[in-house]
Amino acid sequence: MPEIAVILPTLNERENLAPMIARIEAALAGIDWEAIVVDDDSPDGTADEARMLARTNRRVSVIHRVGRRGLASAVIEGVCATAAPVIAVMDADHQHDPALIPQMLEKLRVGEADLVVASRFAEGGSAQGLSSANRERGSRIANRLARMLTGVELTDPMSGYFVIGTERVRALAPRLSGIGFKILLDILSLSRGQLRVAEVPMQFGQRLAGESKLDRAVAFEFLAGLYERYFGRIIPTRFAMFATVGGAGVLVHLAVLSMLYPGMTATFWKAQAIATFSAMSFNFWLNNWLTYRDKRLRTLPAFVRGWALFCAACSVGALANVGLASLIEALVGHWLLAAIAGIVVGSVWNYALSNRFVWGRGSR
Ligand SMILES: Nc1nc2c(ncn2[C@@H]2O[C@H](COP(=O)(O)OP(=O)(O)O)[C@@H](O)[C@H]2O)c(=O)[nH]1
Ligand SMILES: [Mg+2]
Repeated sequence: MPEIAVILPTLNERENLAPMIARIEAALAGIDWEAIVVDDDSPDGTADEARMLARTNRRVSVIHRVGRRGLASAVIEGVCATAAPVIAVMDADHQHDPALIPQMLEKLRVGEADLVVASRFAEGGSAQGLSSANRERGSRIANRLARMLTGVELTDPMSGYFVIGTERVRALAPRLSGIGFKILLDILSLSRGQLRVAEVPMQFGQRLAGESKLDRAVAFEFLAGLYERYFGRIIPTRFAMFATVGGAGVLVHLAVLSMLYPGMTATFWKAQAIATFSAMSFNFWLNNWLTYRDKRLRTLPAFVRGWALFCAACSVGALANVGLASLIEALVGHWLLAAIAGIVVGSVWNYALSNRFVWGRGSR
């Protein structure tokens, strides 16, 4: 049985994969290991490449997920698929050096730690591979907040490279959020104080081929994580973001309306229609960018299709909103209550529809 499973989440990493496996092979000589590629149906055929590698190397296997997306959930599935007692989670793009795995594994083996994190910011590490100074600053701020939240003294709690006992993650799996990419942070905050953690410094490299999928708006991701942790069970994080974006949409609507009416056109319905369309488009763009950043529609056809679907979903939502509000107003005679009920039903409807059809299964 393999002693360690290297979990490699991938999204369009075809060219990086073969050299990555070769590097792991070299780094883990003398250790019984396996590599599990968890690919989200990458258009570039990463899963085919992984299967090709698996044909000649029995240490390699692939989980090919269709219709699902997300780094954190990919990692969780990889972890649940192995019988190895220890896992290493790392990027497949060569930003993480697999040569660190043996020393990380050793710390676990001798009982020095339950979790070993490769840190860009530890003494001797470097974050030169971070694409901009802004990102580096963002990382540092998020890290400081993360330390406050988890109560763990780590220099790099947002690292994507760590080694941990498989069972520990599996035990937490039902409570891990699976949203975004902050899985290490999730593990740390859920097992608050119960994990002994150690760090090894890493030189964070440049990605070899392809492009980054995550702009890692780390500070934002962090706030989302905080929300998820404390309120996520009451009102789901995504819905909260969706609703906030909707609120911003109302402002856009009013701004556009006041620009057009009565200055540019005296026909109210025209101005209202244009304002509605502007607000819907703005909401689509912002939701695609923030709320569904892990499932972002990137290619032009996917983007345009999503936009059209979103507008269609919102139109139906608007009908439901106005219909219900009028009904309540007629029955109860309380306009504010009626308006609020309409808005709540309309936004839940919009959320449900676009969650399913715009950013859901088969949306790429
Ligand atoms: N399965 C899966 N892998 C992902 C997803 N997003 C990113 N990845 C992989 O996660 C790793 C880190 O992502 P990357 O784009 O390199 O982020 P960066 O290092 O912050 O630029 C890479 O191996 C990506 O291919 C996803 O939605 N699903
Ligand atoms: Mg990367």
